[in-house]
Amino acid sequence: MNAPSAIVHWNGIDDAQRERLLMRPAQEISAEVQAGVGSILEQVRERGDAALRELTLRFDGVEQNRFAVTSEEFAAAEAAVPLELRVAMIAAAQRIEAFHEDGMQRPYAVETAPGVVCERIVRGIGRVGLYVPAGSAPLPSTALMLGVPARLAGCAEVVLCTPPRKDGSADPAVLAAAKLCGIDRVYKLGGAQAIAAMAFGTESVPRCDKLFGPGNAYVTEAKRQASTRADGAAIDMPAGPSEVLVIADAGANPAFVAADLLSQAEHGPDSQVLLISDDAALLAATEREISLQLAQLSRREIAERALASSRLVQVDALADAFEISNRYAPEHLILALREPRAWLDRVQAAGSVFLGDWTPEALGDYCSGTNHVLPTGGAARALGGLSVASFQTAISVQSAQPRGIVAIGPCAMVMAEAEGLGAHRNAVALRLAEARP
Ligand code: HSO
Ligand code: ZN
Repeated sequence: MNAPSAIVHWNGIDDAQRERLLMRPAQEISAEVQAGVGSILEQVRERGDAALRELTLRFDGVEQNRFAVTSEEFAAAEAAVPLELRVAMIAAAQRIEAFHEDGMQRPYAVETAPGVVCERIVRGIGRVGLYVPAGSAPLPSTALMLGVPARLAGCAEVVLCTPPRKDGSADPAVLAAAKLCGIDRVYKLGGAQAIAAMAFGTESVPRCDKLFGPGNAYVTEAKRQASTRADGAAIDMPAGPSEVLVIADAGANPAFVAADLLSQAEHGPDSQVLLISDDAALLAATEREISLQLAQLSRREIAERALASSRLVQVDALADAFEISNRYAPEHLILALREPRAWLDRVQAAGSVFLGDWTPEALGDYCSGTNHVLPTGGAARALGGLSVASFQTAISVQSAQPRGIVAIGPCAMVMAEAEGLGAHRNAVALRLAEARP
């Protein structure tokens, strides 16, 4: 590893040092970014398309009269995508669909008392806005991860924004992936202005109820600000810089482990990768492998910068590794262990778990079927990754028959009395008097 983060012995440091060791690389949003994003939101809210045109020229260097992708553009994009990629995207979409289908919220009904039925009915959120980044690499896989569950949820309208390239076109693979999910309202807009457009609506972009997808610091901050405004939109989760934590034992393959760490490090300089093992030889061998593989990578410089804030940690026992992992709550957790499933019960907080030597994170990123939009920054302590349920709302329904009010009315009256809410008590008492024979 370039400027290797020396191997740290967990059991030899105090709690303050441990706290520091598990700190994420600076994630604080600067006041400048906050104010910049706030002003972009305001401009788009007040001046709509005109502001979008100015901001797209300023930030993407592109002059655009219309943002919507036309059917001719879709056709050209689909023709430009190599057949091999198209086939792979179709296969990935099918597996994502197969897995997500089982995770839908489903309606149910329970008779909670004689004559009282409580139900939950489920609806797809009316209009959802998806953001597919294209920063240092366009991510058509993200279009699938957002588009497939949105379609399964039955959302009436799905809108997608992705940044324009220098020539004013959108990435063809992103467009092809959108089409695969049945999405044809795509706008060539990026950054905070894309989020603002979907949150408030403009002449050309419809206003959305909820916004989804990962993005850079500006996009993430724009989503946060939009979600706090009454005239804004709900959001999925804070999906910030990528993270992976690997727990490996003496039997793990150092080349596999190094490759997994690097695959996350190459996402961005602010990605963070951690390796924890109870075996000194495995740690040292993986460190060597990282430098060997790093030299061959096309995104070596990005990965190198991320590695500067990576951690190699030695523990006395694997149980300690799980304690560390639960405390950190990684977006991705790889268990490069001989009996990974036996350890799964110990996992309390993680976005997505990969069991054993043959399950690299890259499979989950693309095509095993799980979603790759996951909670980062420790949010996995209280949040799960994206699922069809994220695109649904559940509405509760209840109905009581006369014998139902006889059965549970007195219960409500006692509680209303205790809370001093006489009108509540009356609403039940009037009916009870008539319902009782
Ligand atoms: N690992 C990323 C997702 C991704 N990887 C997209 C490749 N393409 C989420 O943390
Ligand atoms: Zn990835």
